[in-house]
Amino acid sequence: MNVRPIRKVLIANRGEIAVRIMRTCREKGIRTVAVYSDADRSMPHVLHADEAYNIGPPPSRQSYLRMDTIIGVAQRSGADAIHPGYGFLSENAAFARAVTDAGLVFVGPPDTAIRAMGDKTEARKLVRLAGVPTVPGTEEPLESEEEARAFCQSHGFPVLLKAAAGGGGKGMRVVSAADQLGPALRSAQSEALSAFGDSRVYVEKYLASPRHVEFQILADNEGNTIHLGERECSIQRRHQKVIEETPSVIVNEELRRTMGATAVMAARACGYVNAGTIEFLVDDQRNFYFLEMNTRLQVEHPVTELRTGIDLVAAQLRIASGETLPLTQEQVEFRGHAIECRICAEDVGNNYMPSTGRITHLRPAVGPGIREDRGVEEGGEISVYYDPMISKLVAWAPTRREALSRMDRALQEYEILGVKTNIPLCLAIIRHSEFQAGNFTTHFLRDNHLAGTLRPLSDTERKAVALSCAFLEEEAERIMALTAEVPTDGFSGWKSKRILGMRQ
Ligand code: MV4
Repeated sequence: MNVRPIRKVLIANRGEIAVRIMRTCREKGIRTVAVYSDADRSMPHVLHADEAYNIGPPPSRQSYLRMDTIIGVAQRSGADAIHPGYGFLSENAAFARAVTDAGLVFVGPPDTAIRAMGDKTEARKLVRLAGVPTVPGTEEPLESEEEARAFCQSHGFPVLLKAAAGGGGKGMRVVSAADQLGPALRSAQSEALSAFGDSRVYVEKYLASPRHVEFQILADNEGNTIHLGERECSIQRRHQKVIEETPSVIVNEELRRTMGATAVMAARACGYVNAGTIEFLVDDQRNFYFLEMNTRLQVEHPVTELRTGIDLVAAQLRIASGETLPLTQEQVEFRGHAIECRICAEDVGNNYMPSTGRITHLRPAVGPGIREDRGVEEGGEISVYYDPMISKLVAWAPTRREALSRMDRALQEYEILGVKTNIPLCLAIIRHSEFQAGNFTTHFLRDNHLAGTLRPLSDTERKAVALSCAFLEEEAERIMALTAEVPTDGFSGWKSKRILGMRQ
């Protein structure tokens, strides 16, 4: 394969992932091109880029999802390549194809691999034929209710109906008895149709309480494929991950070798090139089953970077330009423990409703072992148009226990005002005895009603805090009037934070 240097990259994304990609580009001397919607004119991803182009109104359909517009900007700006980030066009095979057809490098897998893994029944068949364990189920979409009934008869209940075009939990239905099968099938089909424009549904045996463990893989154009270990992603709510960590407490060295080799087989099965993730479900006997493949860089990639020391975006760019993987499986070194919290603007107490508005104050956590990836600054807006994730707070330490302490400390340091955040929820999880013991599955958040325990300060408490703050501020102003050196401003922020704050 010819090496094709990449000198300038258009990042077809926004927010923290666009900034994160630009940072590596800058380190590598690669120029960057940002695209932005009308809502994002002064967002950090625009300010981090060497050039920026407006691509339309705030709704994604009219901006970040416009393939032709984005490819046009890439060509006009003289970019050699497009990095799609995650979400938006990142797993759109037609986009990957259009980018390469336009003579540009797509920093991601071949469109054929995206297409093969995008159809979940096809993906299951493909990897099973390559020797990868899959959950018992059908490998063709269901043609009739009778077909579903036959599967249930031979495998027993409960079963799970899933959308063939799906992933991420949309269009899924658990069925635990025969009389629910017909209605569940019809509602799964109609949900799949409206979510994906594709009503095809298949059936799998339902695993009652699995863990979600995924493997990061890297593959180059010469057939070298390696894995970079696992990420434990069981702490999620409604298929939105909240906390991810590596290593997983249930994966020992032997299981890592086996699952890693299996992940590599799955990637090879679809001719995968670039960075990708193989998701597995793991049952309480530590049996593991292929779930799906994510053909993109993932939100939670930083925990893998901290534990392996490998910059995944740098690796993606090298692979995309035709270079050979710089290391073999044996050269991958795993060190310490990394954990990530997704800090989101949401009202946990009000059914996790997104909390939109301006971030009036933001003081991030820093210090030993902390990394933060964020795409919005103080004064920035959390709008209804995009994902409400504010920041990814990541902690590294030699051991899990120390990484959790570090995360706890960082969550305490973090101050955000103007929107509600899930920081108290993250703290409650980190401090939960079962979480600390490593004793949790994908049902952890459903089964532990942590939202109810995150009590904001009562009115009496808020008044007491406000009164003591007012008193202290008066005292401070008196003292400063005497010294007349320090501006009084420095204290007023402190006061309002204490009054408004949700700190535990
Ligand atoms: C399953 C399962 C149990 N049994 N499949 C959820 C998202 C989609 N990618 C697949 N998912 C699941 N598939 C079988 N046969 C349980 C889940 C599941 C889940 C998976 C990963 C992470 C969180 C989850 C939460 C609930 C259910």
